Amino acid sequence: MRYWRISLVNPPLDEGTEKCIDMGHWLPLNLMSLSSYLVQNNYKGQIQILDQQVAGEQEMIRSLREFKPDLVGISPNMNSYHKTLEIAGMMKNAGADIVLGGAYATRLASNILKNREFIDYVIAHDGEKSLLGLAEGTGLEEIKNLVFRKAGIIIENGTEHHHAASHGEIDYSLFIDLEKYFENYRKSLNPGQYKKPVTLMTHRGCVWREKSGGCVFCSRIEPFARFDPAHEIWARLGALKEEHGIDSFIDVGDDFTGDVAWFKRLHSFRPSELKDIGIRFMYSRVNNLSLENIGILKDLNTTEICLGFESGDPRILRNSRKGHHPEQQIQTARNLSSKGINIIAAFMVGLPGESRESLDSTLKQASRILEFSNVSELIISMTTPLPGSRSFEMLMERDEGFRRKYEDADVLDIPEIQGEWIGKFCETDYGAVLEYADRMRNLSPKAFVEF
Ligand code: B12
Ligand code: SF4
Repeated sequence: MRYWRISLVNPPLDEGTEKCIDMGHWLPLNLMSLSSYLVQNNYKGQIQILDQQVAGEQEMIRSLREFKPDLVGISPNMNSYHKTLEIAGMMKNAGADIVLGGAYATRLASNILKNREFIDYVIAHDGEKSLLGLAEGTGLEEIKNLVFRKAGIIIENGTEHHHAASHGEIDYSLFIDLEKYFENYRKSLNPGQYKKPVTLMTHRGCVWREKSGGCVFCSRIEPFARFDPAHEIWARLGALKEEHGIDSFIDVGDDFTGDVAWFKRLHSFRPSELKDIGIRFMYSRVNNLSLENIGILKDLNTTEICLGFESGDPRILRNSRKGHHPEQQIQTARNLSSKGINIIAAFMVGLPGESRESLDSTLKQASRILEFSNVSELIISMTTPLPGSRSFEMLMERDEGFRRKYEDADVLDIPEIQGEWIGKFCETDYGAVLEYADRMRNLSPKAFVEF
């Protein structure tokens, strides 16, 4: 064995970044999936999970020091990379080795190892099998998805994806206190009719991305979509109901209705004793939400769907490779409304070709959408080209200075990237984009800006 004591960390947010309004009750499925896989595959060491949603920064640091890990695994995102570096540096000094994983680290793996001596490895893409290999002492060159240094040279071992979303079953009783998440859920902004939802993974990846290359701003790390078998999902839910008294689930996959055949199978496989289980929340796309499929969602007791509408302007939607038209947004909102399913309507500003006119269409579209009483939140985001997205590539291709700055960088200056993008790919300026984001926020107390 190479490592006997592993701490797995979802780090606190960086100073100055805004807390996402939904935070608090989403289970750390990334870390749970890793730890469950290790345990199920006879890893004999100790594991600890630390999640910022239920542990303050000081508490997290104290727990880390007390646990004395020999390997610390951290999962940064664009809003927690600075804290990741702080924790990594501190724990390296305390004698641990450091591995990063997740969306941010996957895209910037070699840059991270180039720039940060105190980080030993990055595991890109699926982490389960690779972390087990790393912990157990498999030769570094043999571990797929591992990026590491050898005599100062960065080695990328090549990528391997599991065929299904889940790598075995996630154990919800291990290393986390579910009650803390249920409690946060009860205190959350809009808990609705369910009391005990668990976060669940039924699929990973997006069918639209697989087929079309995806939305221009999408930086998801999944090259293809994979769905767990319907009977396994119901068995999983049955066990969670029995062991933890859950009444619903929150699905983290990118598009629940992306594979309609799978979606229908899931519905038809539902055992009668689980007819009361609800779907508290899911992500979906406008395209497959036909009346028939909305009827199925209703029968599955779905209460809320997050939909990326993005823009009210057909030209901008085309430029963004979104694959739908503003009229479909209205039709879908109407159909969901008729079935009493809530919508979280997500819009973006600063999309490719954005002008004052298109921003105006988006503002109007957002207020039309808000007329439907079932819109529970309106989220407005600024387009942020992240590594791995077509938009990031476009910036790299267009702007020599940008390319020089970012081709080896591991730290992203988000406001600067947003500004560069607007300057190069929008037909209006940063001020106008911010102004419209603000005007959209002022449409309703249910509207929030999340940059
Ligand atoms: C659920 C979710 C959330 C939840 C919280 C999740 C959590 N427990 O912390 C909520 C809603 C709170 C949330 C908030 C935010 N999120 Co979020 N979120 C997701 C979502 C939809 C699913 C993640 C998930 O659970 N997947 C299932 C697990 C099993 O897969 P996974 O995370 O990929 O993990 C696997 C591998 O990546 C790897 N791995 C992951 N971590 C690690 C760590 C180690 C050490 C190793 C070895 C491997 C490893 O192994 C895992 C098993 O195979 C993803 C989108 C997506 N489809 O991935 C976005 C995503 C991760 N979020 C993202 C962002 C930006 C945010 C916010 C910053 C948004 C905002 N502006 O506020 C906040 C920040 C929250 C925070 N404190 O850090 C981005 C990250 C992009 C980036 N490059 O940084 C994503 C990818 C969406 C996007 N925009 O593309 N999020
Ligand atoms: S942004 Fe969402 S809908 Fe678009 S390609 Fe990515 S995951 Fe799919």
